[in-house]
Amino acid sequence: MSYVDEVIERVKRENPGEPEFHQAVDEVLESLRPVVDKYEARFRKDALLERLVNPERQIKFRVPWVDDKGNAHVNTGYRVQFNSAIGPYKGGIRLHPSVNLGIIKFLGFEQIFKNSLTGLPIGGGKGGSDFDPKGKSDREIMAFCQSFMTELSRYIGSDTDVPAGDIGTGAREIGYMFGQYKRICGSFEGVLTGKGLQYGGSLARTEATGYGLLYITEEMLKSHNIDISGKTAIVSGSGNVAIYAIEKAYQLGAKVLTASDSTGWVYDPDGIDVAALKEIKEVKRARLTEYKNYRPNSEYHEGRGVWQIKADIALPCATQNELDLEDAKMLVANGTIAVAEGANMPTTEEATKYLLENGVYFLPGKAANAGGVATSALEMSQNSERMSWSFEQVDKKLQDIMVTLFHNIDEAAKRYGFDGNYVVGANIAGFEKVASAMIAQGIV
Ligand code: NDP
Ligand code: 2IT
Repeated sequence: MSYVDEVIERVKRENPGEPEFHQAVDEVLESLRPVVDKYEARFRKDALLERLVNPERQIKFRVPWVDDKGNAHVNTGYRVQFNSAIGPYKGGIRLHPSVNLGIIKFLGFEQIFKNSLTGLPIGGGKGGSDFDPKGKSDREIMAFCQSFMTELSRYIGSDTDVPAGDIGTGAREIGYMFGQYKRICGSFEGVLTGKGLQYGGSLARTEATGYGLLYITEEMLKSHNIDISGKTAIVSGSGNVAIYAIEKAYQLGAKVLTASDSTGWVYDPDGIDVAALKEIKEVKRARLTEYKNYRPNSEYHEGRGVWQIKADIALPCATQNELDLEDAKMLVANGTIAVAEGANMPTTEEATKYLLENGVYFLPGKAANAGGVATSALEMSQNSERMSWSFEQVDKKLQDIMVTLFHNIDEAAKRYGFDGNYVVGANIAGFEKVASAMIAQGIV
């Protein structure tokens, strides 16, 4: 059996009931076959792949908190510190009822390669809880965040592990967590990113994931002599990533026709109104059903369905496995040119394969959404030098990072004979730096 197959089998055997983690490992290791074949003896001797797929540490803890009626609740908190070969663990905190250890491991594993691709010194980690922020009061959110950080504070620090936002964790939650960390540890440090601008946050971090997604999509299309201006796009999600992806799409001259949340989706033939979306989601924290009040010409549909709308570009920006084979078939039938993943692993393995086989340009999340964590690393730099940079400075660095990232994955794919396959290119380019750092640091 090949080394790659052996490790994939072992991961499945040793991590039962974690399908998303299996999926992420499978996709990465499948892409690495040509590299592993070339260096098999060395990698086997160092147990490199076994070390790569085993988190350095995984922490699971109780999070008790009290609701507004005085009733106590218990959620489970996680932090998976996956790989610190190239820098302190870095990755977001997801608060969603679907969170379990396997989800956090898949996200932490992806984060290793994504963070490597940014070119910045950050290792891979992820955390979260099965807490559901929906319908909770501000005080309940604070109670949860403080309890979560009371335990997490033992394991993180500005040079060891620096969490940030993800699904369900935005500026409000990061603020409450930062306050509790400072209170417990007595240290005002860059221990979290995505902080408020008044206390060490970076300008353009809020926008970074969505903007970065469009910068890399534009660069990828340009490399195929396609201008993004004048193109139509369909977007899923209506959270942090989706909102700023839509905003930047307009700035680059494209028109976005859809947005969605976990209950339904909207089709706006005149183009999604970003200001309305921000008010509904960022200010009112309401459902997308409200969108029709702002845009009477739009349609609201329950359930999922954005991928049936004909458009040039598809940008899944909600959650994992939200674009399946049937959706991929619709996209191909509708003549979609490109799919770029704003979310982490939103496209199933079968759908990805189908899109690639049918000539759709496909940018995987670990490359396409790396602008968020890259800008988090820029926030860490600003915190270390106790300075803050202007929006233009940060945005320019973000653009440069995304353009360089695209050319690095393009080059890696070509080097191994997979011209235009950015899945293979991203996995190989992300892996190369981490692997050589792990080898240089010995068996740890
Ligand atoms: P938000 O919580 O801001 O928004 C998430 C959006 O996706 C909401 O519209 C939400 O709908 C929808 N959604 C979440 N879970 C589901 C689900 N199970 N089914 C259907 N819809 C769902 O999160 P972000 O925008 O920050 O994150 C979106 C994706 O991008 C995630 O995959 C995340 O890991 C990834 N990502 C985020 C980065 C960041 O900087 N924030 C960086 C890189 C990647 P509803 O409001 O109804 O729950
Ligand atoms: O998936 C991701 O890259 C994030 N949620 C952002 C992580 C970060 O540390 O900014």
